[in-house]
Order: sequence, then C-alpha cells, then structure tokens
Amino acid sequence: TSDAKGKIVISGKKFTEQVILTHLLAEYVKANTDLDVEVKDSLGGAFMLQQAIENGDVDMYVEYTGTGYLNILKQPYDPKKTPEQIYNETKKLYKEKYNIAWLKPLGFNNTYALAMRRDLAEKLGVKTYSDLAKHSSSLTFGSDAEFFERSDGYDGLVDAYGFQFKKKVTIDPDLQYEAAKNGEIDVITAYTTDARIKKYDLVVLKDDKNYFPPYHAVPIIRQEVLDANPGLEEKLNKLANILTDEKMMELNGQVNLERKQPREVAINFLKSEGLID
Ligand code: PBE
Repeated sequence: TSDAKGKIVISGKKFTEQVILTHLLAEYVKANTDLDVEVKDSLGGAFMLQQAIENGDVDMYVEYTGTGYLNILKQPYDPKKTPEQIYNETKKLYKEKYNIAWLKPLGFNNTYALAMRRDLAEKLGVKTYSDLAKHSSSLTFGSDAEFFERSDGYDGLVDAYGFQFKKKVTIDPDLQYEAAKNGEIDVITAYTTDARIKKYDLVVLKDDKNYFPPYHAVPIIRQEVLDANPGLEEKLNKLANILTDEKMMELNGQVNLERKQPREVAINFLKSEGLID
C-alpha cells in the first residue's frame, strides 16, 4: 500500500573499513529517515556489490572512485586527471549506464600502496616502486584475491614497473599486515587507511609512475530509491566530508587494534559528529 514504510538495503565489501561504513550509513539512515533499514554487511568484493546493486538486491553501499572508474566502467586511467575529474566522470557514467547515483564524497582517499617491513626496505635501500623492481626477484608478493583480477591490479602493476616477484600469495586483506610484520610475505598491497601500517612499522613505498588512481570513498545509491524518497539525497549528502584519511585510519584502528565492534565504532563516531542522538 502507498502508506507502507519504504525499505532500504545497505551493504558493503568484506574488509574492516567497509563494515564500519556499512553500519555508519545504516545507523545514519535509521536515525534520520522513516525507512526500514536492512543491513547486508561483508557481502564480497567490488564486482559482487556491483551485481547486487544493479539487480536491486542492494540499494546503497560505499564505492571508491578509482574502483568504479577502472573496474566497473572499464575506463582507462590518465594520471593527468584530477581526483575531481575522475569523480565527475564516474558519477556521470554510472547515472547513464546503471541509473546509480554517486553522492558527495565522504572525504577520504583509501588507495593501495605497496608496503614492506622497515628493516627489509632499509636493508635493500628501497623507497619507490622503481627501486623495488630491482629487488623483486628475491621477494614474495601478497595481495587479496580481487587484486589479481582487477584492471587496476596485479597484471597492470607488473607491466608498469617490470616486477618479477619470486612468489605470489593470495591472502585475506585483513591478514596481510600481520603476514608482512612476521616476515611471511615481503611486499603487500596495503590499504592506506589501515592503522596496522603504522602499528607494525611498515614502510609505504612511493608509486613513482602514478600507477594507482585516486580512490575517494563515496556512498552510491540506486536512483529509483532517491526518486521514491524525496529529501533522502539531501539528508545523505550531510555525510559529505565527515571523514579524513587520518580519521578513517583511526576508526579502522579501533576495530583492528582495539578490537571494538564495527557497528559500535560507527555509532560513536556519528554521535561525536552530532549526526545521530
Ligand atoms: N581500495 C583499496 C580497494 C580496496 C583497498 C579501496 C581501492 C577497493 O575496495 O576498491
């Protein structure tokens, strides 16, 4: 019936930051709208989320600009483009192709970064990806399964820098920092908002050929849901710029280092920002 409460399904990918953001969106929508919120956290990777939002199993989740641009839209990356250009083009193409709206960015950039133990990096004198290429044949490389499949992933990276790693390892993205610290893997694809980089004293190397694009986090939502709920877009856009790289890293650390629950971290953050009571 027309007076039935509308429903919204909020989802996210399967790593700590995404679980926090899933709950952040869900708690914000619960507190600020009449919608019934269903949470489907840790659904999978970018391709699975895209499929789910395209067929309407999911209404909203947080995607990253470079991920949408290169992997979903299959656009070629030109490092001369600014983060704003990448955002604007991604937003436009998603609307045209999928009728999915990109809202305002949350304010942080979570890029991949090759990282290694400080003692190893110093011993080899490695500061940049080009330095790393000279030593790659004696080093092991680890990343999550998705990275080996992505357009901005392993194959392109190896082409760009001429890496010849001794061995490739697939590992859960939330376990790679520990594996690097313990010496099980030499080089990992760290996510730059992960608090374990600092905690474990890993060195982030410089992507001196600008292989990786910007990855600004942005809530994306089916346009039909916005059309059915006047005022929703404006409310969701109050989340614009509520985070920074540092703040997101701190929230990730509350889960990964202090063992807090992602939902509790999201709720406390929204309260501290005055976005929920
Ligand atoms: N990222 C870096 C990836 C994972 C870490 C945010 C660009 C992504 O989910 O697309």
